[in-house]
Amino acid sequence: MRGRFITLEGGEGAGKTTCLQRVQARLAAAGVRCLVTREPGGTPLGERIRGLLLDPAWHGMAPDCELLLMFAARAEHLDKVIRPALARGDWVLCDRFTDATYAYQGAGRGLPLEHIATLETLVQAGLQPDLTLLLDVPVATGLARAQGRSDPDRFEQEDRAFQERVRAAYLERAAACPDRFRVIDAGQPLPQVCTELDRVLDAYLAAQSRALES
Ligand code: T5A
Repeated sequence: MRGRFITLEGGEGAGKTTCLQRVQARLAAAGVRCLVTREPGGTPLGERIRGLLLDPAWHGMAPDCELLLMFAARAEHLDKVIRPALARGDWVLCDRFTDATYAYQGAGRGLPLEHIATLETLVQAGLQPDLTLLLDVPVATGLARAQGRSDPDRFEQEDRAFQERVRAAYLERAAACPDRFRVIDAGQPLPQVCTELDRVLDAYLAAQSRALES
């Protein structure tokens, strides 16, 4: 059986990186062999593309160029890392995936969703995450957390209205696909976020075991 594909999503400063470690530990404790990766990036070539995408020096990059670079990195990532891992039966835990493209390039930049859908079909050929954990946080809270770091990247430099569109798009996608998404209130203090994450993961793991037994 192919492994499970889990993605973490959320706006700036939602706490994905922090929560990724928690999810990884929970899966490991359940005996799941899990590969942790991220987008854009996850391969040597993808990480080079990530450097271009996040570099504030490329402020004003054409939105179509940004979209194509996201999917170029994703094509390499799927080919070299994600599909081989899933085929081996490993689970893949990925920090962002195509929902981020719909949120940032679609809602944020205003690119037509059908263009994104065309590239999604081309690059993913039907592969979708099995479970997406959306860390939802009010924009002001997320930006305050992210601003604690030096040198904001090209996306962190976008204005409040951009970040609000991103958040709304994520919540819309979650509402449209309730079987795949679990929305976590990431505005809470970290211990509560972790408790909620554990509850969601335990329920998912239990459902997977039941599916295997039947
Ligand atoms: N992108 C990506 C697109 O535009 N399209 C795409 O298709 C894809 C895949 C890079 C950028 O690329 C864009 C979106 C992104 O802007 P990224 O590196 O995942 O992607 O971007 P960031 O959101 O910037 O990731 P960060 O690592 O910077 O933020 P996180 O992971 O959300 O936040 P984290 O865990 O680093 O936490 C930030 C701070 O908050 C604290 C942490 O300790 C840390 O200091 N914190 C909390 N504090 C209080 N309470 C909590 N609950 C907290 N949770 C975390």
